Amino acid sequence: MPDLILALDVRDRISASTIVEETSDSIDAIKLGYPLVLAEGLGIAKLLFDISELPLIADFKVADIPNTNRLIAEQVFHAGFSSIICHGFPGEDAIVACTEVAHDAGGTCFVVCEMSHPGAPTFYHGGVAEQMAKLAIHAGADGIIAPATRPERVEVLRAIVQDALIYSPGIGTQGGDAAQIADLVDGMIVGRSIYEASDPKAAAQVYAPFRRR
Ligand code: NUP
Repeated sequence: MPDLILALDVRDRISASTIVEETSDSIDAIKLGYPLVLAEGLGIAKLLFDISELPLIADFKVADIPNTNRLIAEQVFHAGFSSIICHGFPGEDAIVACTEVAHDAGGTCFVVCEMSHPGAPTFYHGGVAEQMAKLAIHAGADGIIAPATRPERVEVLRAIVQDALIYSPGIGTQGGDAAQIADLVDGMIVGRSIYEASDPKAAAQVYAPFRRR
């Protein structure tokens, strides 16, 4: 059964810390991205770690040349994150840059292989995601990001990455169903269905039957 990863895309530290306090017993990791980090700064990572002691995943979908990727990843791990998400399309050397920094810091690196939104198949089709998944594994990444909105695509990518980790966004608000995806992945990423709920703790506990214990 997978971990439950809270995608915390709120835009202020009061909301962020309140939701983390309420849900920390019901989740396994917290994913932070541009909305909260741009609003509050990278220091929000330490604040949330001190409250929850949960692993923090930096979803910056890093997509630059290897040198810039490396510089970004160094900042991420220095700030206290334990994982980073990068894009696959810049190629193997760019993935390797993130992976090397992650591993040097004792952390992990995930590569976006196919996105979850309706527009994603514009470019993610015709074997692109499959190629990225092979590249991610060859580059030494620890896992991939694959869409909970298309479980049949996750199955295809699972066959490629085998025992590597798959974290999957798109559950809840985007239409993905935890019951359909839980057996295929290692992490269920859920954002709005939890952080926009009137009772975030109860909303997180909805996923308890599908969550690793
Ligand atoms: O393909 C992706 N889809 C996706 O939704 C890759 C992602 N990293 N995400 C992120 O997952 C998105 O940026 C957001 O932080 C989270 C999903 O949030 P929600 O749709 O559950 O609110």
